[in-house]
Formats: sequence, structure tokens, C-alpha cells
Amino acid sequence: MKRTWWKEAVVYQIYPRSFMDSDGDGIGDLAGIASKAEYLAELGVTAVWLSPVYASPNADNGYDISDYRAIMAEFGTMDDWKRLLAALHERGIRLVMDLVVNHTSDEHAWFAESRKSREGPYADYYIWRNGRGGSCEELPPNDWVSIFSGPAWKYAAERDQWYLHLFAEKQPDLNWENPRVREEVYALMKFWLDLGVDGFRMDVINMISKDRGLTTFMNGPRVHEFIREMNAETLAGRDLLTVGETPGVDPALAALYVGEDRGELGMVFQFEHMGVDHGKGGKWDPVPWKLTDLKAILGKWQRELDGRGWNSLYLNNHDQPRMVSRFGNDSPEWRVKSAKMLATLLHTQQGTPYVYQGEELGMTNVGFPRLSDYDDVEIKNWAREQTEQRGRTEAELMPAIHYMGRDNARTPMQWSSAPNGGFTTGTPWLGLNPNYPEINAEAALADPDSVFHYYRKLIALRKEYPILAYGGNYREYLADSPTVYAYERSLDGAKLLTLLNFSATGQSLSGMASRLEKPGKLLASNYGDAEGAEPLALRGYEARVYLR
Ligand code: TEU
Repeated sequence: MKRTWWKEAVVYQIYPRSFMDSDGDGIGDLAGIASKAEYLAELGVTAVWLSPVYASPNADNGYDISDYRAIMAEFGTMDDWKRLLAALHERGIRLVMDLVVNHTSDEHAWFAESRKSREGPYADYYIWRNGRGGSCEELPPNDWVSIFSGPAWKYAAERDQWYLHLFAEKQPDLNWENPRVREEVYALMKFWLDLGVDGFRMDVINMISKDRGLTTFMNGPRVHEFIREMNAETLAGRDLLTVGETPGVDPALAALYVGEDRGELGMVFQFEHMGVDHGKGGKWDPVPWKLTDLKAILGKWQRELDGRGWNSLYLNNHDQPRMVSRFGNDSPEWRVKSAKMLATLLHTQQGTPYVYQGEELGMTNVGFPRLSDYDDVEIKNWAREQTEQRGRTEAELMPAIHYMGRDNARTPMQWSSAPNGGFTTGTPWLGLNPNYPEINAEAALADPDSVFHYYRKLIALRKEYPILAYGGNYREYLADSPTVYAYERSLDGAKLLTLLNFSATGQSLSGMASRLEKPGKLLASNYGDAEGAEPLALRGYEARVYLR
């Protein structure tokens, strides 16, 4: 596959509200991020994806944008943003901005105009429809349900019509059928490109095309036409990282977005592996997950995109629980080992690894006692629906919120054992995980065996050995094992072998004895003494990587 900087990159995702507060208002900000540029350089990451920092009333913490060309006041100013860009670029770290253009805030000027009347230049900027039933306001245009619970439509008396919001009420969907909307989007993208950004992460980009009859909103009929047009108007001829967030794509669909010669995107974030523990009722009905399912999904993506398009590699982000709590083991005994084991997985598959802030410290899920301790609109809307319409009690909902809630990822970054983890001198907008006195960056930097230093090592290896990024011909061993994940990739005659134990107990590797006769040079291990380890066994949560 063609070699590019963004395939070789390790991307660090920052959720600005929770990263570092420089002015004591309890909310992370741009100057706070800039003050940690050296920390990012020490980790070795080569790009940062910044979750939205644009003006926003924060119904969904910045994913509801009211002005695409302004910085959110709580985060600072445009000058702060320019200083951050310079601080990153000076250290060889590129900056990828979040592009949220499936919807805007209802406080965006376009929407304020659009809702006023069915006439006028902004009337068709959003998706407006008449209601069903006798009077227009009686029944919504169709029975679509919002991803954040409740109907996906909201009635606006001013124009006696309903607008579509796939997410919160305050996030009306833009009408991409309208060429003026598309021109606006391309213009704002060029605005940021001209300021020197190195790419975009595109929020739910596969939901922008809704057919006129409103039968579908995922991977809709004109989505590829729109993305190609966007690419031609804004991205073409520039050397950018582009990653589309695309729930509901399989490898065949993904290949249409990221196929090397399709002129669309560089990568997508697929969601199949995020569904391994979703029960019949979806994410709020979690069930135990099986390693065999996870391996089948990841293996399918490794095999089917190889030679066709590029993978993104992630196990958590600002919408997902902490990976060590979900896929590893966050007990005091196994937290560090299992976090390193999962890191080994992410950094030894084909694709670009994404590190979500705090992942490099092995940060864990949080279990706040009360619903009122939570902030997330998705959690709150779901809890309201469950209590008001399904008669469930708050106590019944807490286990699912503790396991799956997005705020697990959003508790402030744990910098030190100082009050509030050194994140703020004020009152944090969302509580800290009470484990910050033990789990924090200061402690991790001082401990050579920490999760942080293991990430540093994996990231350094990627720079030294192209096989980590580019190796192909993915091949699995012990595919039926419910505890061991073993796979090999190759490049120019070299072979990279990864051995992972997803359990706390020792596991035999005798089923792949012939492959392990000459495993090769040990590149990485989460047990310091792995050189002397029993070659045909893995200890609890052990990870080893060999190059031959
Ligand atoms: O997320 C889109 C999405 O479909 C899910 O990840 C969703 O957020 C949720 O977790 C489903 O359970 C993107 C952003 O990443 C998310 O933060 C925003 O809230 C959402 O779009 C709307 O902009």
C-alpha cells in the first residue's frame, strides 16, 4: 500500500473539556493543552485529533456547533488556538480538527433563520417536513428514533413543520441535498485548512445523505457523491489525514469510503468491534463479550482491507468506556498488565492507532453513585426515557451507566496526585475518577514499568520498523481459543508475531509449537523477564511481539 505520514502516525485524541484547565474555571482549555505539548512529544505521538473547540452552547459538549469559525469562549481565543498549533508543529506533531457537519447547533445562525419561515435563503438548510395526521403538529413525519432516545423530530411552531435531529433536539441535521449547504461546509473547511490544520476527523460522515423519501440515513444514496465532491473542493492536492466516523459499515462498505483510488477518505472508524458486548437492546443492554467474536471482527477487517484501504485502530474514545475496564481487567492486580496487553494489540495490527487521552495511563471507568453526578446528554436522555416511560428506577439504570456511559471517558485527565488530579485549581465540570492519587501522569512518568512508558516504547518501535504499520497477509493462530489472540503479519519477507493472553490465568501455546520453534527477536513484552519465559505458554494478560 502507498506509504504516507498518516499511515505511520500514532494519533492522540484530546477531549478538550477534560484535558487540562489553565485558568481555574474547571473546564479544560486550549492554553492547558499547549502546556502539555511536551508531554505529548515525550509520549512520541505524531498527530493530535482535537475534539470540537468551536463556539457551542454545549448541549453535546461541542458536537453542537453554533459558529464554525469561532473558538468556544470557555476554551480560549483564536490566538490561543494558533499558539497551540505552533506548539504542536514545533514538536513535529500534526493537528487534526473535528469536523461536525451532519448537524449544527440549533443556535447556529443558519438554523435561527431556517426555523423562521418556509421561505427565504436558509429555509432549506435543514431537513424540514410536514407532520402526519390531522394537524401538522400531531404526529412527526416518520417514526425515526433519535440516537439519543425519543423521536428524531421536533416540531417548530414558527413554520408549522418538524425538523430532523438524529442526535439531540439541539442538533438539527443539515440538508446536504441543498448545494448551498455543501458550499458552506467546503468554505469552512478551507478556512481551517488555510490556518494550517493537517486534517479532519469527520463526525458521522456516513449519515449526511438522507434520501428524499427518508427511508435511510446511514450510507445514504448520495453519500459517496458528496464526499467526493468535498474531497475535490477541499482536500485534493493536500497531504492530509482524513478519518470518517462511520457507524454501521462493514469492510465492503468501508472500502468504498477508503479505497486507495476512490478520492474519498483516508480511513474510517468502524464500529463492529464496539458492538461485541451490545445485547438485544443495544448499547444500554450490555452482555458479556467473547474473545472469539472480537478476534473474528478484527481479523475480518485486517484481511478485507489489506491492499484496498487503510484501517484505524481503536478500543476507546470519548464515546466509549475505558478500554482497560471493558476489554482488559482494571483490578489493582491486572490493570497495568492488561492495559499494556491491549496496547500491544492496537499497535501491532495494520492501520493507524488512536490513543485516547488517559489510555496511556491505563485510566479506568468511573462509578459515580448518582445519576446527577453525570453530565452526558446521551445518558440523561436515556435515563429520562427509562424512568418516565418505562417505569424503571434510577438504581436499576446505574449498572449500565457504569459500564457503558460516555462519561467514563470524560472524567478529567489525571495529571498528578494534587487535588483534582492537577487538572484544575477550580471545581471540575465533571468529577474526577477517585483513583487519581494512584493513577496519574506524574506517577507514570516516574515509573519505568508504567503503562505510559510501554506506549512510548511501542510508538518508538513503529518509527523504527515499517512492518508495524504496513505489514500485511494477516494470519491467525489458535483462532478458536477463547483466551489467546495470536496473529502474524509480514512485509518484505519479515514476519511480525503478536501473542496476547486475554485472561488472568496462564495459557498454553502448544497448539502453535512449530511456529514458536524460532519465534524471532523479542520486540516488545509486558513482562520484564520475557526473554526467559516459557516459550509455549503465556502468563496472565501477557503480551509478546516477535520479529523474524
Ligand atoms: O458520535 C456518533 C455516534 O453514532 C455514537 O458514537 C454516539 O455518540 C453514541 O456513542 C452512540 O451510543 C459522534 C460523536 O463522536 C459524539 O460524541 C457525538 O455526540 C455525536 O456524533 C453527535 O455529534
